[in-house]
Amino acid sequence: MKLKIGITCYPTVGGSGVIATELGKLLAEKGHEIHFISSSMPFRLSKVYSNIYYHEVQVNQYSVFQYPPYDLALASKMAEVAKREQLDLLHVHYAIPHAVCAYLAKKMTGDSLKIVTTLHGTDITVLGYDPSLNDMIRFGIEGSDAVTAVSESLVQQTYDLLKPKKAIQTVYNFVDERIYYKKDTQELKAQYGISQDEKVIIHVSNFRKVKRVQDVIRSFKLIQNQIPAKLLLVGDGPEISVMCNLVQELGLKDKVLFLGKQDNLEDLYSFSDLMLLLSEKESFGLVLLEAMACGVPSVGSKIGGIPEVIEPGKTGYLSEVGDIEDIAKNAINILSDDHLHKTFSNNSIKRVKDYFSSQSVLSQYEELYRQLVGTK
Ligand code: GMT
Repeated sequence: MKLKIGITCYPTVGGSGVIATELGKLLAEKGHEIHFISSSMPFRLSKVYSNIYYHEVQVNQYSVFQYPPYDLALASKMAEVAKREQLDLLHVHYAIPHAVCAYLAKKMTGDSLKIVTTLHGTDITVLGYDPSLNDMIRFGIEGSDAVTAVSESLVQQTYDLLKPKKAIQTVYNFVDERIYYKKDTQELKAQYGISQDEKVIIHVSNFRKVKRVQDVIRSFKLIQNQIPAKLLLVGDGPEISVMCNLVQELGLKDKVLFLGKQDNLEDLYSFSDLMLLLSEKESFGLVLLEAMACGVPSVGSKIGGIPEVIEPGKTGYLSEVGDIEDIAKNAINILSDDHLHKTFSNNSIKRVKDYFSSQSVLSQYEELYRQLVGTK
């Protein structure tokens, strides 16, 4: 059964945009017709696919509007594309505004269009606490034909916070194993001026406050007291200059490399020895999975979906949020024991294959679509 599927995501925002785009590409490879509907071209959609289309949402600026009506423009574009291309369903990533816009588009096109909404986290764990938005988020969820969330933890948080009258199914995130695998990038390590005997610790994020990058830097300070090491900080965001100052203040300038935003993260993971993700909110932590697929063990915070990704004592360890001493102790444990490191590295690769493979996640979404649309 080949379907016509509209996909809407935030095209430039981290993991959710990556998952939406990679899913679209995998579905296209299976022969489905994919229509991305978003404000700009999703950033991973770098080459031409014969059955992937992109429809840009344009918001015209009229002086009568104080704020440009993006949400209405999106809903209207969804309805236009759904009608013209005879879409079977819209799969939207994020409840607001996307699920609500999809609901409007459904009503505008005569109700047969199905809506699948995937919750990624911030829509629930941050916006869900905003009393001016939580009824709207619940409305978006309840107005969808099927709702998925990227971890059990996020499903539970959504029920606890919003109490929607809707079944929410966990469908984990995935990585494309054709891209994320361990390569020999020792040459690149040397080009960064990192010597063979130095361990490499990596953190990748959008440097928002919730990522607690200060904990990464402070625990690195303790780690490098015991083990020769360098820290790669990858990404950019609101906290970046605060973090640059902290690195300076702690006397770590020569040991911390700020790499900014990078493509081809697999090349960096391939010469990294440990991933740190110490967020205070994290519904899944896609970067952990990417690193694991490249054989990198990890230390993460014991919150949100992270404990569903890291298997403590097998692929890495979990520490309480902000417990710098414990984080450093766990990191040193892994980095100072080559045998343990190798075991965790192999286990990480295996865990990704067993629980987060692209083909198994793709099948789960296809099955969900099939249940909604029926056999065509
Ligand atoms: O983490 C972010 O700030 C970006 C955000 C996004 O929209 O991509 O990430 C969320 O979705 C990712 C993909 O499902 C998850 O891996 C992240 O854990 C989640 N972020 C948060 O929950 C804070």
